Amino acid sequence: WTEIGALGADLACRAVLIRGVAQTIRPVSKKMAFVVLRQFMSTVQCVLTVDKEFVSPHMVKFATGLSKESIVDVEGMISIPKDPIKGTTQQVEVQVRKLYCINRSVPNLPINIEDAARSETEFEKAELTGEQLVRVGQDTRLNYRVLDLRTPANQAIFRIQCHVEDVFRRFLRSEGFIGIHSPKLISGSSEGGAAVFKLDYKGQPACLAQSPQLYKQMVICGGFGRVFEVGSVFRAEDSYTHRHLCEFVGLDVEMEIKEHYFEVCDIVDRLFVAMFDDLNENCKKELDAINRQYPFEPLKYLRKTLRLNFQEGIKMLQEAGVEVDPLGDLNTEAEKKLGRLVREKYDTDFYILCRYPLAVRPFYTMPCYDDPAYSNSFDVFIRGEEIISGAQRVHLPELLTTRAEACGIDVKTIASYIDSFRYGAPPHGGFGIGLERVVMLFCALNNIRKTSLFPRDPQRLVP
Ligand code: ATP
Ligand code: AMO
Repeated sequence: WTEIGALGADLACRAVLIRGVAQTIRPVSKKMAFVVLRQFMSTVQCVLTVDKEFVSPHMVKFATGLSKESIVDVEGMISIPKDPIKGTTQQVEVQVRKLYCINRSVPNLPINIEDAARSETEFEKAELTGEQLVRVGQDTRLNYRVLDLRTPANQAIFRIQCHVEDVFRRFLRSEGFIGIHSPKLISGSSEGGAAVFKLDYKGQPACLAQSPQLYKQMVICGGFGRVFEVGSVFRAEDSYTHRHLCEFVGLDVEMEIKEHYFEVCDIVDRLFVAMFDDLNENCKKELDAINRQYPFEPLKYLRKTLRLNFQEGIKMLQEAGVEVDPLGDLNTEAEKKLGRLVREKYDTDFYILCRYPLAVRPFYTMPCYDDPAYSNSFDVFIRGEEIISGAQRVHLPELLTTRAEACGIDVKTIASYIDSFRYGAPPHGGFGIGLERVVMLFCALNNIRKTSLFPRDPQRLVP
């Protein structure tokens, strides 16, 4: 068996056996037909020409009767056409000797893959020439996700997602971090707020974990030093936005710190520079496939990630005429605006904003030693949108109790968490990354549903 993506001029005049999906079927005459087969992000043109030895008119008829998206095996010889082939990724043809249909798809597909793979530029061109092209809407794509996932851009998006997770694990392992799995069935909210999925745990009230927050800290109290987790995170978000899901993949990190929470920022810095370098170096084919359907500017990032203080960010926004509360959170618009200002001033799409006002951070965040109106915390942005929250944590049980009470949390519900800090707890900090957001923003995609295989949002639980 040869992969379609591996079919090239080096195999000219050689026999190959391939399996693919019939993307297009073009009858030319009773004696000739073309079938384009697709596998992953690659396509190749297969040619059936009636001859004495292998291909009968009956076989041509059989091939032209195939329904699109059927699974097909082809045995044939590789040939190099005189003119370049339009519309396939591979620049060789397969002269068919044998063709088998392994599994037939239904004749009327709810989504045509070629329509689903079109870029905005194709639609603009078609408008000028008067050509009628079919647009596939987001809901149709998600309703028939199995078909939608077959487009080259989608094949690429989830390969890149896998790569991001892979670099995350490899980098952290090389820095002495240990992978953990914390419970997802927990007794109460871990991030505060109402966005929790409640459930009945054998008669006890429980909920799905909003983050591994409390448990990753407890593992640090358990003496593990440096930990990470890749796992599902559940948020009962009410509103329908382009960047919130009700279930997403959290990439979480927690570590002891020796002197300053900037040690945590240093990990973010080196992890992401390594990740962006790796994606640019090793995912060229995938990035090209995404670019063909959703063109985007490559991400600009510095060798040493820019760190700005929240107060400096506020000042930049105010100087640009944006009204912001210096001790409040930034809304989505202000975050995006600051992203643009940072890009203009520092030539980067990726930066860390440090020292947030304490009032807008969760109860477990360490206040700044020099000014308790601020906190040892940070958010990280790509193209003006948040991908990470992180902070030094309160490791002193009395302060933790005071902070939880000040944030309106019933401390009885988190007693075992607070108690973990009574037996000698090291200073520590960490951060949480949203995997779908990293991929969405690295590729400048406009909706987080594009980077979730089967997105869960306030309106969607199937497929
Ligand atoms: P986190 O919840 O960890 O902070 P986030 O990206 O959801 O991550 P928030 O701090 O909750 O960010 O919110 C930042 C901004 O995003 C808010 O000020 C608000 O403008 C917008 N936002 C957050 N959640 C929602 C939502 N469910 N619907 C609409 N807008 C939202
Ligand atoms: P936070 O709530 O900011 O922090 O979440 C961390 C990161 O997760 C992503 N994220 C989301 N992605 C998709 N849909 C959502 N509804 C959603 N909500 C958040 C974002 C965000 O930056 N415990 C802290 C992290 C820490 O301090 O270690 C936490 O959960 O990319």
